[in-house]
Amino acid sequence: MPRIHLVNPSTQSFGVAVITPRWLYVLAAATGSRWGDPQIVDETVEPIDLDAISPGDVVGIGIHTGNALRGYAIGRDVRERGAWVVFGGIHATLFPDEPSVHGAAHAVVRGDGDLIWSRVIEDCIAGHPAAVYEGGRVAGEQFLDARWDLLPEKRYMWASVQTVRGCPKHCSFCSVWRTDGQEPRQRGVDRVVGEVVELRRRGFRFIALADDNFYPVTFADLAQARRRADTARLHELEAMREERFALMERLSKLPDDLVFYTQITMEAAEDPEFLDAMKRARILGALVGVESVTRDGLKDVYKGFNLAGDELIARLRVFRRHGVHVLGSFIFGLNSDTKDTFDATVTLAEQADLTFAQFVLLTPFPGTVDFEKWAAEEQRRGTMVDGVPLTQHWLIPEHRRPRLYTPHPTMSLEEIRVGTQRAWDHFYGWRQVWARSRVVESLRARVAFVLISKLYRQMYANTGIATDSARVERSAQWARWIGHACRRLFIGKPMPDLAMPAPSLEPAID
Ligand code: B12
Ligand code: SF4
Repeated sequence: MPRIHLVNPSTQSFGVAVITPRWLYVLAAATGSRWGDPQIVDETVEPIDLDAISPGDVVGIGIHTGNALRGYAIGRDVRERGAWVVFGGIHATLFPDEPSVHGAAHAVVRGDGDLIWSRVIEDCIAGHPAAVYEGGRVAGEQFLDARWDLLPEKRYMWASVQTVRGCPKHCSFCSVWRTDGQEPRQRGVDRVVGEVVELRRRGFRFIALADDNFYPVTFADLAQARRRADTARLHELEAMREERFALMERLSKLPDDLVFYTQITMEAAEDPEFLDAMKRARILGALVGVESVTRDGLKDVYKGFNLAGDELIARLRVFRRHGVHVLGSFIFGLNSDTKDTFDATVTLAEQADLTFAQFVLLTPFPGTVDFEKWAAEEQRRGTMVDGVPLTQHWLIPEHRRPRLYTPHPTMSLEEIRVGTQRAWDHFYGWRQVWARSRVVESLRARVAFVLISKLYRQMYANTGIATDSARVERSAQWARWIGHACRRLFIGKPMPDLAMPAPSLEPAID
């Protein structure tokens, strides 16, 4: 009988990984039972074993822009072994023609794989797959629960559960609102809580909510619907908001050693009731896209709903006051950035009581407004690297790929790269991390905090920003070592008898 394989490509394997790539376990559920359990390969943990692929097997490869090139190499290798090759994921959705040219694909799935994957398998095994399948945007209630029973033991620190897909905003560097849509699709409370219960039964205490934006309805959205006397929309928004509270209320009834982390806009700080509900639900950390500390920078990225300067500091502090730790995400390389931006940003991150921070280089990801503008100009310039046009930067081998793409009006690209490295080095210096570790109480917890901060820095800073390959390899080694040391800190005692908490009879929100 042919077997089904699901592969998450990566050029770096760490032996352990921080977060489970959720798509692998959702597609495993979508595979159904007819072909047996799929073989799951996450190359961030260990590389694929090509000998496990036989002629007639079906191999599903999920790609985002950063790992598309590695995905294509795998596609070619497994096709050579006689397997059916199918690509999916955000990058394949944006460029459905590319996987057949570069990755030897038989088929590509655009959009969500939940409902369509089983048909793709059937078609491959019957010998006539279509070139492109439209998976569409599956409704919230149709999202499949992940097959956590297939999770390998002791490999991941955090599991990932999705509660909402889509985001109403339209930031210029982000493709989510275009691919996942601007209408949030929320999963039902029972489904989300059911998965969390299953994960806690298995010993997972740390769960990342793989959401685009956990606060999909703002006060401004409600006010706008009221102003327009759009009752239907108002009820829709209120129902969505109420469901968020109902979810958090149910999560708050789960064992108190659970910790959740999500992604949210800073608008959530307008609503202390929401933040308090997050705290009760133990959603203790959130990635907040701060992006820039200046008004001009926010204009550059179409993020006018964010604040700048002192107002920004005050707003970010609100999260911490309500018990939610912020991982602030900043972008460097914006047109309005100057040589002073790097230090000013780190200073602000410290003043705003951020527990973690990431400093990313402006990257024109396909599907974004930034990409369209940049690609049009870049096409005129016609830059090539190793025979690949820069407008297809993801096809350039990783070690040859530029770290920055957009020419800057006042700084050289090297100045931006060095400034960004300096920001990481400063924010994650031993003294600074030790001082921040005061957010937890026991010595053991402080040591864990330090290790996790260092792990985060090694995995996401040096391997992404450094141009020197020795530094990249040293960082990867460090990350492997810290990853193994840290993993134990995340594991809880399994609770096989944990029951689903009952829904409350009271409304979750007044
Ligand atoms: C959670 C998350 C993370 C987490 C966890 C990553 C992980 N290990 O899973 C963290 C915080 C670590 C992270 C990091 C990064 N992320 Co991220 N992340 C997300 C987020 C919010 C959700 C992903 C998720 O789990 N969704 C739930 C699953 C079920 O959905 P899915 O992956 O889309 O899969 C569905 C379909 O795409 C399809 N599908 C997927 N694969 C396949 C394969 C086959 C064969 C088929 C048939 C179908 C199929 O079916 C699935 C089920 O419907 C997405 C946003 C988004 N909407 O996708 C960004 C997103 C994927 N991330 C993005 C980026 C840029 C990054 C970083 C590069 C950020 C940075 N600068 O450091 C890093 C890269 C890390 C890495 N090397 O992988 C971008 C990618 C853009 C692009 N064009 O590639 C996204 C889209 C966000 C954005 N703002 O644009 N990320
Ligand atoms: S960056 Fe965040 S807030 Fe902006 S569109 Fe993307 S998901 Fe939404």
